[in-house]
Amino acid sequence: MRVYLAKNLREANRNNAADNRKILREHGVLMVNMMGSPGCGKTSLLEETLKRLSPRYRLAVIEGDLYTTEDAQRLSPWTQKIVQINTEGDCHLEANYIGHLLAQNPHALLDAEILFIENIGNLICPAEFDLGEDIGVTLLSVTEGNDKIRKYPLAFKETQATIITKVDLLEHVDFNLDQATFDLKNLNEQAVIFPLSAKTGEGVDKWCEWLEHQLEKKK
Ligand SMILES: Nc1nc2c(ncn2[C@@H]2O[C@H](COP(=O)(O)OP(=O)(O)O)[C@@H](O)[C@H]2O)c(=O)[nH]1
Ligand SMILES: [Mg+2]
Repeated sequence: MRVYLAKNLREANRNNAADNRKILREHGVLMVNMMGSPGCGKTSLLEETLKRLSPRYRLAVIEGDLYTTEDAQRLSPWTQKIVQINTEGDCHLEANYIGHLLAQNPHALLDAEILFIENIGNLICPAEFDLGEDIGVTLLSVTEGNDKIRKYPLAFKETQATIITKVDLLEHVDFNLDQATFDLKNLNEQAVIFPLSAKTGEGVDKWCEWLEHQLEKKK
């Protein structure tokens, strides 16, 4: 009988993530890993982000999904550089998947200035796997409730930015932005918080400006 320890597999993931980071640095690509529950608004925000940034930057996307290519199709008006990965049930992406995609699609992915990853819709597992990204982003929609930051702390703790999505619905739900900011800062003092709505566009420019600033810092 062979016994594998999860911590050793995580160690392998860390090494693969470091390899990805090195390749991305060599090519000057800023990789942004977007995480959050199914339906929290990842693809909608990516649509709005690509719409704003694609006239000025070379953008690419790795679109993670269990089975479909629907999200990739939604993003296709804004960039042709989209690589779909279907995990066929796996609940997160791992660094070796990304390493493989970078090696197989260098023209699409390594020629980009910003490479976005839409991770599998899940607020738990993706946060456990560093992909080699420069920036981790956790999205939480106001319809999910304030308690989720406290109940699923890892994603919020491990990522540099938290995006509170669907703020156009604030008046209809019991979500308190001040409480969310307080809980987030408790977990991660450095985290930047962006309340926004992909539907009305409120707050989206601010998020895009921050991304541009991150890109300048990396150059
Ligand atoms: N009211 C409102 N609905 C939104 C917003 N962003 C996304 N949605 C809706 O939420 C649902 C899920 O969005 P989607 O972007 O597919 O989420 P994903 O599963 O995280 O990629 C869709 O019906 C969107 O139209 C928003 O800012 N406001
Ligand atoms: Mg999506």
